[in-house]
Amino acid sequence: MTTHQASRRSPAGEFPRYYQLFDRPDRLRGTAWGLWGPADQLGTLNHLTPARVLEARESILTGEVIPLNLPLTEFEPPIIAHRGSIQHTVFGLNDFHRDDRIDNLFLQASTQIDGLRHFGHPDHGFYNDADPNGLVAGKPGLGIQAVAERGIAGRGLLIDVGAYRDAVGRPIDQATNEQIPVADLDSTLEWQGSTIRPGDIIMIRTGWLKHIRADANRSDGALRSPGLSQTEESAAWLWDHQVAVAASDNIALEAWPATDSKLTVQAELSGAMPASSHTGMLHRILIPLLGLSIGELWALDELAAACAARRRYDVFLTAQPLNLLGGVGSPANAMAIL
Ligand code: UVW
Repeated sequence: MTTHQASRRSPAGEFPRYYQLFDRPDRLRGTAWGLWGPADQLGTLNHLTPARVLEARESILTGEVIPLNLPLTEFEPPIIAHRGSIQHTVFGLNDFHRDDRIDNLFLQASTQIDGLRHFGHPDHGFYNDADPNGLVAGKPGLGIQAVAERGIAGRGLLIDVGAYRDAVGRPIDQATNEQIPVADLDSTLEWQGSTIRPGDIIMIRTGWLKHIRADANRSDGALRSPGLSQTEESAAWLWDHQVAVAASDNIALEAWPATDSKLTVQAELSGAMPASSHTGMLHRILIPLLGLSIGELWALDELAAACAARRRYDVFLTAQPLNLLGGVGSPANAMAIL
């Protein structure tokens, strides 16, 4: 099935479908650039309209609150080597006072949101054609402060593809970078009896986080995690459902590392740019071309148990990143209200 066939079947109302992004006069093909204005810094967070936030209150049934954050120190040693360990110092100016300080805090080392600065596309650049020279500390372009100043709130929808695959006798192989096709997301929604709505903050639970937390060898340098397939079908599915944020319990939302990906870019194919760990990543479409903020390493197991028990997978969801001028990402500070 081609991307265009897949996306024509998706519910999208008046909003342009993924395939239509390839046919917008005066716009770079396949991008959402300009759709929310030439200076837009929020991308798909624009789907979180006040009307949709208000509607999301229908998802609160009991008032139970489930935080979705791992400890900042969850991964010791770090699972991504260059994101080192924090050093936390508590000190006092006198015997009856305490302050504290964190050094070496990598904002994407634990439960996180990746903002729109995180990835550019090697052939096309950063979201909304942002000047890469402005994507530095202390400057605002595509910084996480834009998200913090807006706040993230709305209908959250857990898509427990890990539980679905267990239930149908096809468990996800958590020790591999298995690519999960969007057909499995559709099947999971049907199995759960859930309907995805425009503006949803989706949370894809693969089960990998539970697996890795129990794995004593997790820092052996051969990190692998199952996740969304590196295909345009994945991008089309997220876009056409008008997802506001796509979060997951794995390391990169998509399968990691990307291997044999059809998304390898022209610059790498031509040799103009050396291959790297980012070669073939779906990130390069989702973040810079579509303006989609991504959540990773979200702690979804307790939420999954609660959703299964109440047989409803929609929640009221908030996530408030740090208000850091020019930040690339942030701890997610996410919580579900059931
Ligand atoms: C990886 O590249 C593994 O993830 P991130 O989006 O946190 O950089």
